[in-house]
Amino acid sequence: TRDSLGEQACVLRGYALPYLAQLLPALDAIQEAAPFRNMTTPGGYVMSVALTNCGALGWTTDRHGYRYTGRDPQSGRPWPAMPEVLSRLASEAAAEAGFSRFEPDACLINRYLPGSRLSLHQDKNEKDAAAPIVSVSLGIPAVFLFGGHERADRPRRVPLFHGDVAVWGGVDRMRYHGIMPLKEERHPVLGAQRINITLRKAG
Ligand code: MD3
Ligand code: FE
Repeated sequence: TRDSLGEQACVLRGYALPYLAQLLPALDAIQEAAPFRNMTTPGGYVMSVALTNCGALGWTTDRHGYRYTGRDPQSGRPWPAMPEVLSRLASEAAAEAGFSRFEPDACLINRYLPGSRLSLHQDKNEKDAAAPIVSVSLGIPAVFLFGGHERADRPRRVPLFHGDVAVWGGVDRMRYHGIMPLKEERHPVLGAQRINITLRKAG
């Protein structure tokens, strides 16, 4: 089933479930090669969300700013390759939501533990604002905050569950959004964590 959030934003409930037999082992291999780490924001805060990346470009932050890089700053090596199952999931979900021929070059993987949160922000580090963003939620549920085009616009609360895929672009691409602090909970497959995978065209 599909929940519409905006004109060009929706959640495809359970869409990732048929891909998980291939996706979960691929995620294990990525975090083995490029472990999750808590990065520092330009403002000097250590993020409560830990992250890693795969694909040609990875999102990073440090005291100097937010940017996409071809290498993992912690190891100096290129980010692990994007597994085929992820690029296929992203382009199939995007097409289902009305965005044809989506070919992501960047994949940010966020790990939330109970208490982790992501405050309201806009995604504006990608060069191609015409491309959609696809996100896959795994593990314990989260409350997604879907805001407007001003930080002060009161956000709508949308629950996101294991296997849900969100797709947004076009007029909804620059909306403010965030994640409420995660509750203390355990998921039968992933344990006490939520993994969110966002696929983008960043370069
Ligand atoms: C709808 N991640 O990494 S993904 C991010 O769950 C980020 O980890 C969140 O925001 C997470 O930048 C949310 C779902 C999402 C993201 C951005 C949106 C939905 C969106 C922007 C506009 C509309
Ligand atoms: Fe974001």
